[in-house]
Amino acid sequence: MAQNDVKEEIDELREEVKNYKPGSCVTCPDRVPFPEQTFIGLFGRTGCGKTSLINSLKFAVTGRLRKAKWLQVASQEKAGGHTMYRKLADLTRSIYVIDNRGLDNPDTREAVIEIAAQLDGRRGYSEKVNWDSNSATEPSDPTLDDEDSQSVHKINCAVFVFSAVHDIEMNTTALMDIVDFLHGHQGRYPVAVITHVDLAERSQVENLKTVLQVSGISDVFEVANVTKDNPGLDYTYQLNLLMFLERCMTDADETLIFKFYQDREEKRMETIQKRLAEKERLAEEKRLAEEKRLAEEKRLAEENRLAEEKRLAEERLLVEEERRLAEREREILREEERERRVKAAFEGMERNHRDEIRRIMEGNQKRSGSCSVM
Ligand SMILES: Nc1nc2c(ncn2[C@@H]2O[C@H](COP(=O)(O)OP(=O)(O)OP(=O)(O)O)[C@@H](O)[C@H]2O)c(=O)[nH]1
Ligand SMILES: [Mg+2]
Repeated sequence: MAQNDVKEEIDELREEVKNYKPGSCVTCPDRVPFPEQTFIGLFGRTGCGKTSLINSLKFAVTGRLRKAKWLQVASQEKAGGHTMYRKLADLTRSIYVIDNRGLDNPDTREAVIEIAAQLDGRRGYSEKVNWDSNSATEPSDPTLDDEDSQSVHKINCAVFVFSAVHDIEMNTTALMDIVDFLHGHQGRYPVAVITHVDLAERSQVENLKTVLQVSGISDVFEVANVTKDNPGLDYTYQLNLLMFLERCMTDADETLIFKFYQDREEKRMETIQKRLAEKERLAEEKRLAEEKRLAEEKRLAEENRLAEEKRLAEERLLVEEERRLAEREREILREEERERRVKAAFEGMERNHRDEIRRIMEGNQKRSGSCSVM
């Protein structure tokens, strides 16, 4: 591309970047609540050029950068200039880049936990980034109010920074795992920037690009960062970085839309789960009520059976009593009858006896003449 064309394109893209507002790179049928600012998060090994990349981005966006405004980069001395804490740098009023501590030989699981915490806005800017301890697993604090949660930012676009001279031997399996995780989490594959292209052989850069592509990162941008020794940024790299920002802006917007629908889907699933749980609760309630009703029915039937048994027993007693009474009555009648017969017999006997005596007396009277009958 001719120098003039490059400049023209740089101007055009610079305007686009400066005018960018979250949501302006995409169209969506739904009302997505886009935030005021977009946050680009950098990830990469110690010394790969993350902080220098931010200086280069500032340069690319403004067309120049006074040295006094440079972020401090790592120097040759041990620990000098190494970024230990996450830092926020503004590129425009709407685009911010979050500088990070270098991530070396990461244990994939721990790194993924820390990356997730940063992506989700669960990491502040003053705490030391810890890539190898499980510090990211703490639960989010439900007591955080809106203001607290706004003081940290979610990352809308994740960027991997690789050095063409230092990132030669790469653990591609770990990288693939992280790329897959990012894709699932953000809905987008991460973007990559290769730094130090001024110090590397062309073949090194191409090899690195191939490795990245195989790992799932196809949007790769090259840059020779501004450094102490080389404070300028070639037009080619300015253009590359502006194109990189254009990619980030679209990615950030797409991620926000992805998150919007993901949230909506989560809420929908939550509602479905709640409805299902309520349905199950009602069914259980109904089952218990039915169980109670059947138990009550059984209890009543048992109660009735016992009452009936009691009633029959009482009836049997009554019948038995009546039978006993009737028997007693018959006995009395029999006794009365016997007594009556005995009495009649006695009376008959008495009468006969009296008649006999009278006859005897009458006989005696006839013989003596003055004896009277009693
Ligand atoms: N030649 C050249 N040097 C670079 C480039 N990018 C960074 N450097 C140098 O590499 C060293 C490390 O750069 P930094 O930007 O501090 O790297 P970093 O990733 O921020 O490092 P940490 O904060 O320690 O993780 C510095 O001396 C930079 O000047 C580049 O593209 N080309
Ligand atoms: Mg740094």
